[in-house]
Amino acid sequence: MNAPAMPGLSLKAPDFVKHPRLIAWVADMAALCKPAAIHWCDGSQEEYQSLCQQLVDAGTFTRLNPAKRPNSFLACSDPSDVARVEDRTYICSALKENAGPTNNWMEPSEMRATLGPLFDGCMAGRTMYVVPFSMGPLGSHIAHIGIEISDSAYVAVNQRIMTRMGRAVYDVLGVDGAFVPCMHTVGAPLAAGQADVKWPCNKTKYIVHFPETREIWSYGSGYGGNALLGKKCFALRIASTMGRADSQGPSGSPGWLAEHMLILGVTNPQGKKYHVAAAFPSACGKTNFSMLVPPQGFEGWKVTTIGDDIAWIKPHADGRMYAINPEAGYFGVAPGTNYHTNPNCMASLGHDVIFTNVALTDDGDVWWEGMEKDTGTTPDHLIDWQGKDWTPQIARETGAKAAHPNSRFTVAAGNNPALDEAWDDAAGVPIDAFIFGGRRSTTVPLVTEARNWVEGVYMAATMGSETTAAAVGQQGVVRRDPFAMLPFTGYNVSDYFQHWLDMGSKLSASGAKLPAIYCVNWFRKGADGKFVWPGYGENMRVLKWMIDRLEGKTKGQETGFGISPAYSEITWDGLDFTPAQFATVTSLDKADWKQEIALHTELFGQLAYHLPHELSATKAQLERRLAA
Ligand code: SAT
Ligand code: MN
Repeated sequence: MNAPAMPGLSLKAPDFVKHPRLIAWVADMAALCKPAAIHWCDGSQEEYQSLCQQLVDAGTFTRLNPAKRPNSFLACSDPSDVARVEDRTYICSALKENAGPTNNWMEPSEMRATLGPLFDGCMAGRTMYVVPFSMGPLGSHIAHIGIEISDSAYVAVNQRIMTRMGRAVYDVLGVDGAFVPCMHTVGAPLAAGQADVKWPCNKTKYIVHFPETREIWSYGSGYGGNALLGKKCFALRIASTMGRADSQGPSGSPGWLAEHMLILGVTNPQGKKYHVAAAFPSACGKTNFSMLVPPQGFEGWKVTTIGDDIAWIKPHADGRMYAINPEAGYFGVAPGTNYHTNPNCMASLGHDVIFTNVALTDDGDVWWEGMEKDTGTTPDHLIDWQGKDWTPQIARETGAKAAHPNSRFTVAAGNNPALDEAWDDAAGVPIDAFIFGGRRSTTVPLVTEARNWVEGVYMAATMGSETTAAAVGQQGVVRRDPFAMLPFTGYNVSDYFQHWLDMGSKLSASGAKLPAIYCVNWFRKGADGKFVWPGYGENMRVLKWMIDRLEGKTKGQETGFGISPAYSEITWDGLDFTPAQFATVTSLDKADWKQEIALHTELFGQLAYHLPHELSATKAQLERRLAA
């Protein structure tokens, strides 16, 4: 790059940065983006406090009442910038077929030519933050480092919570360690003397990944996964390509997996502990499941959180798959969270939280839809997420939500009372079972075990889900969401299926016992349109059945789809759930499944390029069984 550096801009890196290539990259990016200043983040508490104060002064943050919510803030975004923008998200591999039919693609040099003018001068009048972060425990063999350059202080403070961010990262990097460069701008340069807005962003948005060179370039949004580039961009899209690339080298390594999964530990009353990784689409209750409180009837059982959104999973020399949580905090959905649905989460949110797009109470605290279930009342008056007066009457008349449906909290894992003691263990935890769940009001039963790895991969590959507010677009339509990874696979999704199959066959060839695979659906509805399964803590009953299966204590019964529990195999102590209700959430309807299989066929048609033949063969078997 040869754009002129800004006159008067100091490019000198602090002493704790000793990596010439990194320093040169920052200088290049400064020459391109032309910020007014550069701030090299050290991750200290003082730095965090001072950036938060700066955000308060700028009007981006409102400091919450310290007596109610110490050291916590509310940010309200521009109404045009409230969720991930999947239609603006690109995988720019050299070949289109390597991005596959489920990703937007542009030829890399064409994309660079598009981004160049957008980034040129994009940080004028702003500070450029250099944010060093580790995805995964610092120095873990499973972890990887990223450096995010951003002109958003909101991004810098969120990254301090969501990742291991700060000076220690530079110590791990040394003078020539590998890092993923993550460029981010809100795309709102300021002319001399121009006043800033509370939430700068740009109507034009690009969330771009170059998998071959392992780069991320994000333009125009300050929100969530669009801007906190360690999360979906790095930990899923880039990391998924890295995990597969490792399986393609000469080493014979099976590679590894980057998955949209929570990780939890479950300990039985005898003290035996299992680890489960579970994939659900965004905003389908992963955080709730990862912090589950066992219900009445499960005294002595304990569930602990390793992660709530993303898992990196690597086979170990002992043949088992070990998972780490690459993140260090939770960026969870606020609405619906309360002491009934997730008491551990509520307990996590008492202090040191950044809230985004929830409502502000008259006494300087936060509120969102669902909290009325705890207090029995709805506040008489709030300031909604768009800064407008909100009352229950306004809500009745206009349908206005006080909190945006995709409003979020950002909180450190350390705040979680159910945090697993091994959550930060560099070795990870051994996975006993994978769970895949979509949001389906019909068709898919409460829980089904795959008879083998290939069948499990089939279940995950054909998963469908009703869409949620986590992404911009129509809500509630069923779309296929393979592995809950549709918007997050950094390469051709059929090659991704193959990677899962290959990993299974390599590990079992070496004598390893593979994790069991389960397909679940908490969201079946009855004729009245209401959810039948109570969900939340009651999901423990399903989890226990899975553990009973792992221990060989229950047989289950073969259905056309796989193995499912008999009513008598579920522990019902403390819950009134009749066999008829159970039948409603577990039945396989022939007509529904005929339609469902037709949709699998359609999906496989779209994914025909490189689609593993095992999956078509499994579909043929399934069709035969369901027709029998
Ligand atoms: O990608 S976000 O971090 O904004 C949230 C999600 O979709 O899970
Ligand atoms: Mn997610």
